Amino acid sequence: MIANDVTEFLWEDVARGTHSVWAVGYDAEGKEYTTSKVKLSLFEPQLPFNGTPALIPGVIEAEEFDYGGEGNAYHDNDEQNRNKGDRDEGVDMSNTAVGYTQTGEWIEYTVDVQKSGTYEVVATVASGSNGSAFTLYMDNTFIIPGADGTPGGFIDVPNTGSWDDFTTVKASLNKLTKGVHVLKVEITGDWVDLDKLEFNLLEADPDDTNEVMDVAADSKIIPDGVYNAYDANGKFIRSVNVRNAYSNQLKSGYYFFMNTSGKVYPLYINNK
Ligand SMILES: [Ca+2]
Ligand SMILES: [Ca+2]
Ligand SMILES: [Ca+2]
Repeated sequence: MIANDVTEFLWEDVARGTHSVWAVGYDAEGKEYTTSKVKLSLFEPQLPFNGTPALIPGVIEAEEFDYGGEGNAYHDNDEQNRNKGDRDEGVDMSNTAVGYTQTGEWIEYTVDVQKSGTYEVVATVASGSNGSAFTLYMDNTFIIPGADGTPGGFIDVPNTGSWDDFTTVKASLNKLTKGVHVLKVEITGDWVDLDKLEFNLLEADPDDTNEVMDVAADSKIIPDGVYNAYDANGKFIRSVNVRNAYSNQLKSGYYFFMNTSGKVYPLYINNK
C-alpha cells in the first residue's frame, strides 16, 4: 500500500521547454508503482532583442531574434549554436547572420508596423546549395502571397556558390496592419543563410488609424499607457492601451504586460 505522505521534490536548473514528469514509488514489499505522465512547459517571456520592437519600415537583423527560447521565440532542430555566435541559443548563428537552417525551423521578431499598407521585403541571403527557401508570417498568418493568389507563398534563395556570398531577394507582401506584431521567418527549403530583412513601405492606407484596446485594469496596479500583452507562457498576443476602464476584449487569465520602456507587469485580468 502506498502511504499518503506528501513528498516534495525540488527540481533545480530546469531547461526551458516542455518536460514530461512522472513519479515512481515502491511499497514495503518493493513493488513498483508509476503515475501517469504530466507535461510541464517552462518558458521565459518572449521579448524583443533590443528591448523595444523592431520598426517596420526598417531593417531587421536576422541575428537579433526575440528572447524567449526554444519553442517560444524560435524552433531549431538542436540545442547547440553551430555557427559560434555570441548568443547562447539553439539558433545556429554567427554575430551577423543566421545559418545552418533546416526545413521547419523558425525564428520570431517582435515588430512595430508604423503604417498600415502594402510593403515589400528585401532579404539579404546566401546559400551553398539548391532549393533553399523561406516564408514569412505576421502573427502566424502568411504574408507572402502564393501562386494564383493562394496564401502561403515563399521566397526562393538562389545558390550563391558559397555560404558567405550574400545577395538580395525581394517579394511583395500582403497588407500589413499598423501596430505591434510578431514576425516569423520559417525555413521551407534547407540551408538558407539570412543576414537581414529590409521592409519598405510601398503604399500606405489612406485611413490609417491606430487600433488600440482597453482592458480591465486597476491603475493602482498598472499605470495607464500602451503595452504589449503576453500570455502566461510568454507568447505575444497584441498591443493594448490600458486605461482605468473596463472592457472584455481579453479573456480572463494571467498575462504579462510590457510597456514601451521594457518594464514588465504580471497581471490577472478578470472580465466578468
Ligand atoms: Ca542549433
Ligand atoms: Ca538549425
Ligand atoms: Ca545581420
